[in-house]
Amino acid sequence: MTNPLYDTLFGRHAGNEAVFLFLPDGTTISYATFVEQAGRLANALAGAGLVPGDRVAVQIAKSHHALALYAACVQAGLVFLPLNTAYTADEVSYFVSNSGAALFVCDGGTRANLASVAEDAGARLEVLNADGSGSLGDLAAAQSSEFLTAARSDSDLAAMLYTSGTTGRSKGAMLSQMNLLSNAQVLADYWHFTDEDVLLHALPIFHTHGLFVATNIALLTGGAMILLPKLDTDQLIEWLPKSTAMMGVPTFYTRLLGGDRFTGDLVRHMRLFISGSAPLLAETHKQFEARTGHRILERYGMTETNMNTSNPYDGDRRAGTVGFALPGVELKVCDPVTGATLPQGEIGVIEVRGPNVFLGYWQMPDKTAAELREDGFFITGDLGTIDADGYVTIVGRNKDLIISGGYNIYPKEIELLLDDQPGVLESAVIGVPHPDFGESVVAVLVRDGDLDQDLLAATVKESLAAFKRPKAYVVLDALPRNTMGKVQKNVLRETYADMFT
Ligand code: MCA
Ligand code: AMP
Repeated sequence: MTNPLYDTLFGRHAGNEAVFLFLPDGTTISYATFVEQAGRLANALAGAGLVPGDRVAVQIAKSHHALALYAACVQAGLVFLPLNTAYTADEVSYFVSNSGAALFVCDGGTRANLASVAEDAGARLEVLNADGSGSLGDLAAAQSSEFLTAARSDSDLAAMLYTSGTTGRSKGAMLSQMNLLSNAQVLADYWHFTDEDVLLHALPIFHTHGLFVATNIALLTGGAMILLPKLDTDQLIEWLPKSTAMMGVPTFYTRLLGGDRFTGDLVRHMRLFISGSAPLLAETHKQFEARTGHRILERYGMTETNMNTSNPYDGDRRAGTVGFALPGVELKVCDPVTGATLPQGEIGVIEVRGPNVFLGYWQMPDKTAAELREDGFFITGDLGTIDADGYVTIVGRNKDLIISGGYNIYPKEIELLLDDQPGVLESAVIGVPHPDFGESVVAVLVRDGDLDQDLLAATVKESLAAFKRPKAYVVLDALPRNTMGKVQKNVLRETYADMFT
């Protein structure tokens, strides 16, 4: 094979008239049309001077054109770098410049705001809108759908996804062709996906879950996807009868359960419901089973590793656990200090090794060395335990991370911004339970003279994506500290635990 990822996921569908995508307006896109779209875009990208290995940063709305751009990048040997559409220009600026992207693709609506971002980073700027219009769409329309696929090997970089860091600086996780392909193959098999499946897709496509887990599985098996722009429970209710499987973060399931229209009858025909990206409460699992008769299959993954574990398809899907290590993935629970493997049943840091584990962080050898051991085990920072039957349970995190509605938020990034604002002496950002998002962000501030909260909120809005912004502020005289002077976030988390519930 000249390009394993392209050939396996996309190329073999050339001329395949089966439906790949059902769109909300009732129209469909066949595999054949999709592959042709990708070929045109690949020609446009190559025509713009991009060569294999170049990074293409992309911040555009979810659409079949956005998926075709992903396919085009793989076909042309370019490194696809999708960005959360909620990121502000400040945030995007770092990703585009840090990655050294040769091209930055944005929506027409954000072009004016982002032009200087591309210019400062020395990247070419093109527009691709959700309806296919825009400068890149125009370039592609004039091209042939035939493109000579760029030769790539298993270890070549296929995508880069930025994950936030505990120090506040985001790191570009480098994912190879084989990282993505091997995981899609294992998951499709483990979860019994076939070309008969119709996957209900309401996740964003700039993260591992919606892009690599969901989309790559459908492409690999030749099944169809119902591509909804975002989570809207009314739309889910409308499309569930036409689906066989759905993937979502826990908020998908709690929102569905929150309405009376979501009944057992509506989903009796469904084959599979999968949850991941954040802990699914055992309570939600039980309520879901009581309402529908379906047991949600929970799995566990990371941007750096794709999927690591899964509850079984046929066996017992245990609420509160993330199941077994996937075939080909080695998983151990280790002492956080010494790294020694702990006896079965003890709690420690989860480490994983396998073809799913990424190549390292883009241009950050020190950070790579700190988290990826020489023997190939990746230190996840998640705390877990393995029971006598081999089920893995995640009990907490050895990293200061908040997961809100499936999005990761690193407190340090917000604290650095808050500490810099007039009237703020210091801050501590914590995650507390939230009925809709699982966890939500609360900022605890210590005032330094006059604090203008409106001004503070305006600055935060300008700098941070909306999902990261504190949903509540608390002002204290001092932060609680231990005898070593370290801020006791656990005390704050306990004090404000009931804030949203
Ligand atoms: C939106 N808002 C949020 C979140 N999403 N606030 C906190 N946490 C969130 N997750 C804010 C918006 O900024 C807005 O604020 C207000 O809520 C309403 O926005 P809206 O767009 O209407 O929200 P929504 O459509 O209801 O979105 C909630 C959501 C969405 C469906 C939970 O966040 C979502 O699709 N999450 C999935 C994330 C995901 O795919 N994660 C996978 C990462 P304002 O009103 O102030 O403007 S990959 C991963 O984790 C690993 C690999 C794995 O294992 O999968
Ligand atoms: P990300 O950096 O966005 O890839 O998020 C990865 C993190 O999400 C993991 O390190 C876990 O902390 C968390 N995560 C993913 N799936 C699950 C799950 N099923 N249960 C608990 N946490 C999860």
